[in-house]
Amino acid sequence: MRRLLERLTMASREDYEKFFREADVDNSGTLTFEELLTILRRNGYKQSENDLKRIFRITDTSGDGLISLDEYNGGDGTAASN
Ligand SMILES: [Ca+2]
Repeated sequence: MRRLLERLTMASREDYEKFFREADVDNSGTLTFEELLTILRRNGYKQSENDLKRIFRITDTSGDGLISLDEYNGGDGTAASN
């Protein structure tokens, strides 16, 4: 996720977290796919919904259908730990 956002926003770590909190409109501390899609679209990200779903699933290392801040900061999935 982070690499995606890095390309998208060229942002610092603080900016990632700000982006996360901005996306997390209900302040649940986790992002749903819809929240992520909304913020990416708002920032002009044009990748297809199917591609974004795949990225979402890779980022959601716990598989609960929500992305926590830890998962969000965890990279692009290739470095997933147990
Ligand atoms: Ca999760």
